[in-house]
Amino acid sequence: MTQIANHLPTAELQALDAAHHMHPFTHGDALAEKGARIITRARGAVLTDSDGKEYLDGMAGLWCVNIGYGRDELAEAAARQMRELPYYNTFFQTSHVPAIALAARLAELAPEGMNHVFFAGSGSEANDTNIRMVRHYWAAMGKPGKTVIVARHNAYHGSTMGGASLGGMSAMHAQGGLPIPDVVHIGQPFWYGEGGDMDPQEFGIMRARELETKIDELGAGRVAAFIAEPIQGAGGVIIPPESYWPEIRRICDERGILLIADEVICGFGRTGDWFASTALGIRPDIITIAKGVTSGYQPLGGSIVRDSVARVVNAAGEFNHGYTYSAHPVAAAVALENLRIIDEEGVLAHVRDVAAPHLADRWAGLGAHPMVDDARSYGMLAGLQLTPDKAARAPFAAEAGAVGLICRERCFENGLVMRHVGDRMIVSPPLIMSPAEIDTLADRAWTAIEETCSIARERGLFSAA
Ligand code: PXG
Repeated sequence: MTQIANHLPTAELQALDAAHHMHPFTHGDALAEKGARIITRARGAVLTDSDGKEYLDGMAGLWCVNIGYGRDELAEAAARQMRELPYYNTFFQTSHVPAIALAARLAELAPEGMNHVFFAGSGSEANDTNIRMVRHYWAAMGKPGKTVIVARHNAYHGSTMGGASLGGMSAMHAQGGLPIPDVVHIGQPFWYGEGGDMDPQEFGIMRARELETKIDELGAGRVAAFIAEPIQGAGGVIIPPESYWPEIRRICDERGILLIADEVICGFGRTGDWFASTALGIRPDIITIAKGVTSGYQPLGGSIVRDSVARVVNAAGEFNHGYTYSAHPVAAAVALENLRIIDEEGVLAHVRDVAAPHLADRWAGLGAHPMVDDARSYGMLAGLQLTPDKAARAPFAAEAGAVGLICRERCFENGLVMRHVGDRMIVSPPLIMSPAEIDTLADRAWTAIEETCSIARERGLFSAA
């Protein structure tokens, strides 16, 4: 087999990795000097590295391993499909059984009136599809001037030219000449960081009305769509005030623009529903999916499209768009098996009745730490803010993210994967976590925060900016 055995010494694996492998979102030289952490296997919610150390995976990989690691059923589904039909495309008036079955199943699960799916290989690709589809839709409606897509600062919608343009990450825009034309950004509903003395609900309304102002400034005849994550993930698990989404929906309806809910993270049980749009009352025209649709066992993304939009697109001649791996049969077969498991094993009920309430309780407990504020969760998404001064909601007198990075490293040392975004700490655990594992997660997080606090004091970082 052309495979490097797991028992190759870690240092040798690290040297090969440094010599040949360019990592995403990574400073290559800095990593080469340090050596990558190499994960060799995983079961349930626990990862094992090449030295045999175990970590509780608070991130479900990269927000995706919803049913946990090591499910043989998904391996079997992939193997079965590879033997039957490992690849075929869905171009040239052709289809195949896994694509048909998955599209039909997603139509069943999706909110009312959303019965059409365009498949991609990832969330980024799906959002690129969305840009092209909404512009094509409006052109077909006789409004070719409606091309602008409004998105939000600090959003994450992927890393392709289109996805990164929709995203509001300034560090990404700074590389490669982004955003592409006709993508504009408005403020995010991040009350803790940006709400000042305003009431959170008023702040939610104010941020939603930035959409109205932007549309009116550009003219509704120019605006195609608004895209947003129901709850921002990579931006720091930002849960919007309840006032936000209903106001956004009103504005989209009144101004006649499409609403794209990017549920790449929120979908498939993460919030306790199949889609967060349902609980938050978003009523999207397009839903972006990826990640949890296969629990990350295979790369698959897509756009679930409202019937009224799909009808126009389907009638408008050829949509000159698609990917070699659109509806890849192996990925689709794995997705179907993953959705079966979520359904038949009651994963949504587990999230709603057991895991999410327990996480909410234990996570809120972290808020008792003197360096922790805004410790909140929604479903199996949780974020907290590290701060030297809770009353003032102040940042540290250090480069943003310096303390967060220390905390992330302390988490790894303590056997927990927890990510940092600036000085926010975030988790998105596998949905199948037991209460005992959630206890372990919270206990290790507390220990790591304690250690971070001591280190920050020692290094003189524990003062407000
Ligand atoms: N939309 C959202 C909301 C996402 O979170 C994408 C689109 C892009 O999906 P693909 O499959 O193209 O990666 C994502 C991906 C992080 C991190 O550091 C988050 C993502 C990807 C990589 C890193 O939190 N989310």
